[in-house]
Amino acid sequence: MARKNQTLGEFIIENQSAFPYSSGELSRLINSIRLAAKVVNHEVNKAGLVDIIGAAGETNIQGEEQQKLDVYANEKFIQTLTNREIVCGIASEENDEFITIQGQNKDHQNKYVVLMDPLDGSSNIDVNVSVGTIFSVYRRVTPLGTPVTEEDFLQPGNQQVAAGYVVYGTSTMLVYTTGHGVNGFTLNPAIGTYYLSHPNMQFPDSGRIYSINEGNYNHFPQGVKDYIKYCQAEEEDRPYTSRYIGSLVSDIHRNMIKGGIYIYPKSSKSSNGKLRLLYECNPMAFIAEQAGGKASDGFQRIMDIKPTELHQRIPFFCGSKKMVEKAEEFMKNAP
Ligand code: AHM
Ligand code: MG
Repeated sequence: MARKNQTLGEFIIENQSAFPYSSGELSRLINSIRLAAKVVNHEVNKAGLVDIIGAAGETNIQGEEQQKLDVYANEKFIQTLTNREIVCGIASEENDEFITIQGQNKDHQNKYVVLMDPLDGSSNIDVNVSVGTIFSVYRRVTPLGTPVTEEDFLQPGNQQVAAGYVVYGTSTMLVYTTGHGVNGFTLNPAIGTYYLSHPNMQFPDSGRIYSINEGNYNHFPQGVKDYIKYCQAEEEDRPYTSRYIGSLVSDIHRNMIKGGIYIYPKSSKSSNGKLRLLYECNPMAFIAEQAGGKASDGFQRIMDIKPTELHQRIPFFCGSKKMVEKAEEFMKNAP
């Protein structure tokens, strides 16, 4: 049972039996993410102080400039996960190809693959605004004893066994689910311990916040334009409040606590939107659904989409259930 002031370590041990496969491996995996997140947090907090921010001069597969902290976070998470005998493969938004981990005995006996966005919203680093880490965990589908293949990573989101995010904000929080609700832990930086601060997180059924980059309005599909006008109309409890940080983790985190919807639609400039199905949308969708919210591409459930490629993008509507349903209604009825 969750109780306030429980440390994340205690929570993991006490809830181990509720995990779908209770051999302890998933607990160890969450533990290593917790550890890597602490290391990354330490570095992120120093971003304004030392010469670590700024472009590292490399370009990732999406053609975006990488900043040093992205590279750092990517390396730390990969290192921490690789050094433990749990994970057989890692796919990261920052790497073109997935990584195969054969394990100490080189016999490919580890069961889980991790997919992650090590530092999301990195354009916010230079201006001291919150960024986050997003992760998603699946059991491999290819036989133990063989190297992982792309098939292990291209599973629909409904096969996730765990997902979570870390938000490096005014406080650093780790929020995750193993399919039994969503719990949030806040880091006490003085002693390096996460405490259960947000047990059983729930999206309010409806809310009054809409989060979308309205600068792209002219390029949005008609259904999204109509929904935005609906949010702005002076009727019932509207107009809603517009809040957009441009950092997916922070925008979703706020909306989960206060009630709201996040939308990154397709546009005439980008036919599938911007966000990645595997590293961003699926884990956020799992968390949203576990918290009583909803996630769709505007028409269908995100977690039922069968991925076709590692860096696939998808339109994303996520948040309070009634708000997502309303937005879907506008999408369906748009001319
Ligand atoms: P990133 O993975 O390159 O950081 O991009 C993802 C981020 C999200 O966190 C955020 O919601 C979105 O991009 C903002 O994009 P835009 O500036 O187009 O609104
Ligand atoms: Mg990202």
